[in-house]
Amino acid sequence: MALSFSEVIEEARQSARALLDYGDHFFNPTVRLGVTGLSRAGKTVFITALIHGLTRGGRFPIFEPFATGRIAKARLAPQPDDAVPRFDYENHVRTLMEQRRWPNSTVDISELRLVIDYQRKNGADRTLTLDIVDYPGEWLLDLPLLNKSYEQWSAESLSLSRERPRARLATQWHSHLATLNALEAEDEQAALTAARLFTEYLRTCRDERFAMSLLPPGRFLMPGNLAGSPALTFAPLDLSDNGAAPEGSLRAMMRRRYEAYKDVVVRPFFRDHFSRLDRQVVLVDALSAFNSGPEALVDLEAALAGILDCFRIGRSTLLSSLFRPRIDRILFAATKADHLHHSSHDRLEAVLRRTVNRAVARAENTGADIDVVALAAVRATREARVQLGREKLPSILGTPAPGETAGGEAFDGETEVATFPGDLPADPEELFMGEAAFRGLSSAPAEKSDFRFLRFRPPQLEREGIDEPVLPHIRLDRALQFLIGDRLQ
Ligand SMILES: Nc1nc2c(ncn2[C@@H]2O[C@H](COP(=O)(O)OP(=O)(O)OP(=O)(O)O)[C@@H](O)[C@H]2O)c(=O)[nH]1
Ligand SMILES: [Mg+2]
Repeated sequence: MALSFSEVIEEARQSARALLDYGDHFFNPTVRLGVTGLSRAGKTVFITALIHGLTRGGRFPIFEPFATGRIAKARLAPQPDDAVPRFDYENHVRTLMEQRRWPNSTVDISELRLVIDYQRKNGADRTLTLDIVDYPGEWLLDLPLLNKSYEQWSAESLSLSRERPRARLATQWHSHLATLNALEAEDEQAALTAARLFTEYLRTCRDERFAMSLLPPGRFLMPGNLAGSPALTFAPLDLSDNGAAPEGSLRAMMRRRYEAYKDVVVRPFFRDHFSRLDRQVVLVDALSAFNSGPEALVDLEAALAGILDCFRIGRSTLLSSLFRPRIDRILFAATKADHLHHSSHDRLEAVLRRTVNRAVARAENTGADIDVVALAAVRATREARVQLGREKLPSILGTPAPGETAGGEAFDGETEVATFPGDLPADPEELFMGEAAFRGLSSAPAEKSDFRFLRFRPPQLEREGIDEPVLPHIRLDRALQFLIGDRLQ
């Protein structure tokens, strides 16, 4: 394959960066851990809890080097990349622990460096640097665009938008689309309207009731400083052929802007961030998908397959092995498991495993170890058995966030209640089988859906002596063991 001049420059730049990283890692062993997940998946809470636990002595019995006392100290240090925002750890901890509120939504990439002093199993003292990079999962789902032409992307987006339940949400955009002629002269107003309606369609798909996951291009929903720029002002066209786009036509304009999106958004992300990661945790809010119903779960499955494809695509399409993604461990974690009674945790994990296994089978040869866990980075609930008629139901106790409602009752954010969110079926297949098997919010009102969870406030913490309280969690230690345990041997 012949390379264009800009691609050669790009390669040279990446090779130089890879060499620099390599030299750095040689003298100073470093793990670059990517933490990603679609918006609201639990990234910020996960990173905050992980750092708090490591630096303040959390309870991590399954994280071997920590539990056996080989980790002497973990401390924050200035991060390596000057152009990336710092992860606002201190503020997030304060919000969580003092105000009992969840941190605000974040939309950008951020980074934090943790230095871990530890003793090897053979007794030698060593240091491991852990760089944690938090980035939106939507950016990851953009990577497959690198290998797609405008025409391919257009056709795929359009056919997805004609499936249920998306078709219903896309009617406005579809009717505008029908008025466009791809071969007519380019028209800024038409492009603006198409992009606006297309974005609105994507936004409705993400709504709590539908909870769709597969919604590229990611920056349409989180534009940041690109809002209003031509690189975000395009949309799919209904193209019946693969023919040329005449100069000056609407089709040529859309195609040019799609390519610009790849150049200014997707490639830099790949080069500067994704290709430099060593380990990856993908946080998945599977419970929100259950909340909505089977279609959301099928969509989530497609998004996870897309994410795994990214790791594979990254490996196979780049030319030099120097700057291929070097990710050798990927953990898929279902977050917010504290919304379920522990008897359902295994089921949650089984659903995620089932969802990922299909994707793994498709994306053969990712070249990485893959594991699955159901966790809660911060456990907001306790468990109880509550008498209901003759039955004692396994329930969870927590303080619902102000404004949450259930059974016609609105909560004030102060009172603790016992709830029963619903059981997950023993056989994960049932969740995927359509409305007959499992009803969610997209097809039934809240009181009739099979699973409905409430948002709880972060837990009330008990102070033990003068020590700062630790944050309770579920299986955060198992995640740590998989992600960095082997680098602390
Ligand atoms: N109960 C419980 N809720 C959680 C947990 N982690 C996250 N949440 C909930 O999920 C919401 C989103 O969590 P964040 O950590 O902000 O998610 P994010 O992925 O950083 O979201 P964006 O920054 O918006 O992309 C929080 O506001 C909480 O309501 C958890 O461990 N337990
Ligand atoms: Mg966040």
